[in-house]
Amino acid sequence: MRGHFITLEGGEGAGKTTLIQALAEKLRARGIDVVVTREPGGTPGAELLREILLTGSTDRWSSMTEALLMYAARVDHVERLIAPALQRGAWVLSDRFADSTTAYQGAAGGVPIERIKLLHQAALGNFKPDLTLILDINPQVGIQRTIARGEDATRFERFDPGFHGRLRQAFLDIAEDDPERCLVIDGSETAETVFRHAVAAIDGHLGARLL
Ligand code: T5A
Repeated sequence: MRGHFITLEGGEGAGKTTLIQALAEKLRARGIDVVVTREPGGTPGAELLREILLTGSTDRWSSMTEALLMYAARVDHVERLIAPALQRGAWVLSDRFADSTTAYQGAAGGVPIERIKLLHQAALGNFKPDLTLILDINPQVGIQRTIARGEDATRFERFDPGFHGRLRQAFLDIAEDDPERCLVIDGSETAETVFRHAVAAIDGHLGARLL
């Protein structure tokens, strides 16, 4: 029996990593085989690409080059980790996936969305998540959270405020275009409230009965 593929999306510091950990704990407590992963990354090869994508100056790569590198990492991730896990019946929770390329390199970075769709089709065909939870938050609040955590900013966190505003709108547009797959959750709520909404969404979309 194929497992389930759930992705978490949103701007910087929206709370994806916090939520994914809580969801994994909940699912494991129900005896479910859970794989937690992230993009860019998730396999040794894709983690190498993550390193060159997230470090360096903001103009290190053009948005199109970024999109190609993201998809190179994504194909490795799907082929070597996600697809085999789904085939053995595991639930895969991924911190970001293809919608991030549409939002970051496409809507915010300027690559035409049609080109990104073609790239996706060429790289992965119709492969997509069963459910995508989009954490929506004011970008200033999200970035403030990551700064408060005390880590160095990644290349993307250093982009200008206009970039992050376009990004937020892009994720909302993605959800509107694909309401069967995507659900928007208010990321400014407490972590407990965000978690409750996410569990309800998983129950509603996948019939999981976690509540
Ligand atoms: N990227 C990625 C692309 O450009 N294109 C692509 O195709 C892909 C796949 C990844 C970067 O790559 C870009 C996007 C990104 O810029 P990353 O370091 O993984 O880089 O960055 P993020 O995915 O944005 O991860 P962050 O860790 O910055 O944000 P999260 O995971 O959304 O937030 P989280 O959970 O770590 O929380 C941040 C802080 O807020 C607190 C947490 O404790 C933490 O301190 N927090 C809350 N505080 C209050 N209320 C809540 N509800 C909270 N939830 C969490």
